[in-house]
Amino acid sequence: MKLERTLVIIKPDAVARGHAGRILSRFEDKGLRLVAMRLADIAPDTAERHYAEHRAKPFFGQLTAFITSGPVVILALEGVEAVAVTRKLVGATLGRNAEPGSIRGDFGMSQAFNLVHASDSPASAERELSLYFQPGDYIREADSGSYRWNYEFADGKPN
Ligand code: FUP
Repeated sequence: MKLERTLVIIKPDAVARGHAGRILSRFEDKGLRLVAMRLADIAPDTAERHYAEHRAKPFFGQLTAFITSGPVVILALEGVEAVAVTRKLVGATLGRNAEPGSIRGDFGMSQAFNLVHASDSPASAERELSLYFQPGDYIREADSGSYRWNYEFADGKPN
C-alpha cells in the first residue's frame, strides 16, 4: 500500500452555513491527514479549468458561478487509498439520496449545493491538486511515525 493525496473543496454553501469545521473533522476523524489547506475565493478561470470535463453540460455555467460565489476551504488530504476513502465519506452527488453518515447525507438536500468536492480518481486528484497548490504549500514530508496508530506497518509500509 502506498500513501495517496486527494483534493477536497469545502464549497461556498458549507462555509456560509458554518459547517466547514465539522466537515473538516470528518476527514480528520477517519485518519486522513491534512497536508495543505487554504481559505480562498476561487477565480473564474480556475473554476473553468477545474470543471473542464463538464464544459459542454447545461449546468456548467451555474456550477462555475456557484463555486466562485463565496469563500471555500481547499484541502489536500493524505492516506492509503485517500481518493476512494474520501469519496466514500463525501457520499452520493445528490444530497437527498446520499447515505446518512456521509457528509452529503448528513448535511444537505441539494444536487448543486452539495457541500464538498472530492477528486474522483488518482489522476483527477493529481490534476486538481496542481490547480490549487504549489509544491511549497504542502507540509514537510512526515515520517511514518505520524501514522503509527492509523495503519499497521509491514516492511515500513502502511497497510
Ligand atoms: P461529484 O463527483 O459527486 O461531485 O459529482 P459530478 O462530478 O457528477 O458533478 C459535478 C458537480 O456538478 C456536482 F457537485 C454537482 C453538480 N451538478 C449539477 O449541479 N447539476 C447536474 O445536473 C449534475 C451535477
